[in-house]
Amino acid sequence: MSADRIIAFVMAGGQGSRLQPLTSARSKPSVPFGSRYRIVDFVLSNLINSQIRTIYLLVQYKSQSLIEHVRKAWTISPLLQDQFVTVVPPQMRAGSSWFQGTADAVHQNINLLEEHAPDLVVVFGADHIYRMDIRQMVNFHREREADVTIAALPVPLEDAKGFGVIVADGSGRISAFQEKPADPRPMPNNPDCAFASMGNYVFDTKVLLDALHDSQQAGETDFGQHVLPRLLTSGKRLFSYDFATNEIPNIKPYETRVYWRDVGGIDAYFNAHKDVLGAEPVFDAFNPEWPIYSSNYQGPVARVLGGQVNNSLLGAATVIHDNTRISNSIIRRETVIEEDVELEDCIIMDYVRVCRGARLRRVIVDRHNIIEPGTLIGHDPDADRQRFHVSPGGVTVVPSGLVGFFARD
Ligand code: ADQ
Repeated sequence: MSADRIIAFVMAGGQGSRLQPLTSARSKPSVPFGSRYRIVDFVLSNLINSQIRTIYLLVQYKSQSLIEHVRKAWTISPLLQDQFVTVVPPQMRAGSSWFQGTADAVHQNINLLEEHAPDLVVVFGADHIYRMDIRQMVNFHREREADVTIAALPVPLEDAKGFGVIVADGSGRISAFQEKPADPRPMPNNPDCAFASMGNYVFDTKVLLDALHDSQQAGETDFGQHVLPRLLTSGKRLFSYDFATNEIPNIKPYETRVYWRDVGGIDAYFNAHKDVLGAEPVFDAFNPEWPIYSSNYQGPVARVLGGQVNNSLLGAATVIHDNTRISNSIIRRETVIEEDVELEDCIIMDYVRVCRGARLRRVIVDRHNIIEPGTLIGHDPDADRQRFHVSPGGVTVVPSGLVGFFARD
């Protein structure tokens, strides 16, 4: 374990506009994922499991749901007084505006850096599904004597416009960085891909303090757009930590490969759920050596009264009635699936009642909904578009509470 004193800022204030309508009432880090998690749980678990225990979660956009989740899932144990996740809303400490961007959010909390005086600061996004031993990235940073290290990995060229794109040499030293370029540069030895930033950074504290100061003076607010390019131009040592090749999945026997998914849009979000299904899931939340922590929900296990359930995950206190046919689906907690319901490739969130005879295919049903008896969703995209949101990839999303409000009593 590194002897460095480290504090973490988790950037959890983004709007997640491409995840609409799942983000109409909550920020992206608070969107449910898998059978029982929220997206934010992955980065927080990675930090805690990596022994980084001083964590400030910077929230902004529609943050009530996120704050409530963090209170329930991440409250301090009295036994672990040195371990805490503190939610920091914008407080206008450094001026009269809310967080104007990721760098501005950290700048507005610069007092925390001064109070803790850590050796290193990790600034991580809260938008991804992954397992990462951050100590490996910190060691890489130290070995290279880097000023800043950016976690990165190859992504298909057609997706790269949505990322910060890096050019680096064999040692990882970065020579160019462009935030969301219109024409992403292919990797020399992998021309179908670009080398994309994961939005996770390790900074030497002094380098970060100076950079935030300079950016603030220049009216700049964002790490990707402003701070990183400015540091590069000023000759600082920026390195890329290639997560795909450097990260050793040292959490065997449960983990044999590295996993990272951007779930920024509905289709990516939906497809990432396929990775948690199957006999040998590409991403298995089960790993006692590297648990993904989440809410401490105390309800009973799911109850299956009959029907046929194939390749699916069932959340706590969920009831599946007789004569149902459920395949390749994720059903979260306190949900009731009535008789004669057919679910194929669906994500049914918490507190949903799917009434008898409904047939759903490639549908995401957000929390607190009642799907009326006999409803067909996902079988006729034009009909679905009249009532719901349909993604470019043809996934229908029923927004939270749209069809009725259900809470199991
Ligand atoms: P984006 O994800 O598009 O790109 P951004 O919208 O700034 O960048 O979000 C980064 C993180 O900061 C997210 O976790 C988001 O929730 C949070 N955030 C955004 N605005 C915030 C604010 N005002 N206050 C607090 N938190 C905020 C970034 C990088 C790219 C990189 C991708 C990887 O800029 O270079 O490739 O992440 O997904």
